[in-house]
Amino acid sequence: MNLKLRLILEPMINNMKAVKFIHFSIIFVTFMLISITLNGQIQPIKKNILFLMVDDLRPELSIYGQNIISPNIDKLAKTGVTFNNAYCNVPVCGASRASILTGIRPTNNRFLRYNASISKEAPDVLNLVKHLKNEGYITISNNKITHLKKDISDWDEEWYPASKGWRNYISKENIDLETNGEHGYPYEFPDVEDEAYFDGQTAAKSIADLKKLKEQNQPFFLAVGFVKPHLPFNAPKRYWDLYDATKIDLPKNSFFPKEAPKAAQHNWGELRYYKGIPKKGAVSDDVAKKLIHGYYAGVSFIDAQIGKVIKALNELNLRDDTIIVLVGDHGWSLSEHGLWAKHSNFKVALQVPLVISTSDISGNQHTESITELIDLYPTLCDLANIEKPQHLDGKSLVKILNTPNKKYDYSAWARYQKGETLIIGDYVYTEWQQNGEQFANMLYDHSIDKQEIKNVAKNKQYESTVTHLSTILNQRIKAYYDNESKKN
Ligand SMILES: [Ca+2]
Repeated sequence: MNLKLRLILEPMINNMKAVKFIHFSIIFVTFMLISITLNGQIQPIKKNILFLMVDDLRPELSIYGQNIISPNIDKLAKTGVTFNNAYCNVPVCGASRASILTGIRPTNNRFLRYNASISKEAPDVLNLVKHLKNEGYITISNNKITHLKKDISDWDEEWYPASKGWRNYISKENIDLETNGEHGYPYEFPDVEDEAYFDGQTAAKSIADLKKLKEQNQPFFLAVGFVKPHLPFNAPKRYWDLYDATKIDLPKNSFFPKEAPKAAQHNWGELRYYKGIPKKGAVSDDVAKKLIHGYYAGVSFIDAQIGKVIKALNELNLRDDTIIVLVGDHGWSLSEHGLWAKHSNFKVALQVPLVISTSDISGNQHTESITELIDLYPTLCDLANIEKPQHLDGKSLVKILNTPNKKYDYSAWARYQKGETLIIGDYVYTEWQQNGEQFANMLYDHSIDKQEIKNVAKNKQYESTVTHLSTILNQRIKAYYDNESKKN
């Protein structure tokens, strides 16, 4: 309605002499119309949302005490709350993204794999994009937000960079290998501008969008999906050059815990695809360090793109009206537990970085409360001042944002294939189940073993703890599936 009013009044104003005064009046009236509905009720202003989703980003950032050069994310964290214990609900791209965007949990027959589909597996669920659109938001997806293209039909715009292949190789060596039917290397470091890669293009597109959105009279949901540090670890040379290769070490837990069950293993096929990686067995220490170097370069590359987008937001004076969320879709093993990639129930594959920044909260805060990615949907509803749909499985994190120093008694439940993981207090407990029967389990006590080196599930000292955690986990699973079957 306020847009119509402006269309009628603005030509009249242009013909009048007291332009400044009348413009002020129009701005005031428009503001009042946004704030007051026809029945006279005050409507809260709906904030914009800048949703920054980074593919395969584990908490490998300086805000988590890691030796990573990420000045722009550091700066963002100074204006928001950093979640020190945020977990995905399923450690694989498409499934995790489907769960985040629908606000419902993965189950043993939904959101299982990298190519999970919202439109096929949860077609009747009111997804976040549709909900925001119904609430008057302009919705834009730039590059990878859902794993499958056109999986959500509700975007006003779904944009992807022009591409000859998702691996986005630029170096002649990798392009020649792929052209000859071979596989490229899991990294490259050409001396090119940021815009040579998808993520530089995605930042540029998002900045152009912000300039257009600034002129619109609607709140926006701008979802920006960066694809590094996903394999292959391609990044412009200057981001590799930020790190001294001779100072990169392997983690202390780069071996499979001898007490852990076989069910916790996987063959990290995602990495083995690439040239120079053996089909079986471990990679050499030199290759491992090169891969870690590549991951770091990818993180710093992404950090620079995030910096550009937030700088544009600030320069357009949109920051106070915009909620910023920075999140990864799942964790990643950089040789921890002798594994690479996601696809496991170890904490390193489940934990994600999460920063939420909005002008309504105090910045430069960390919270230790345990949170899950299904919490994002209800949190964004609360922060945007819109209703939370009934179907949501997660909880709003607004209480945490308001009192980050208080440790709330929350827990997380994640799953991957047959493994169900409960993260509660200092414990990360996993059970593998077949037809409801447990066939393997593992427990890590983070009060003494943050790196998950020793599985203590069979340790006498932890017998009652395991019984207790198993009871909680299985009660939770049963309650959830009972409730699901009632819905169907
Ligand atoms: Ca991913």
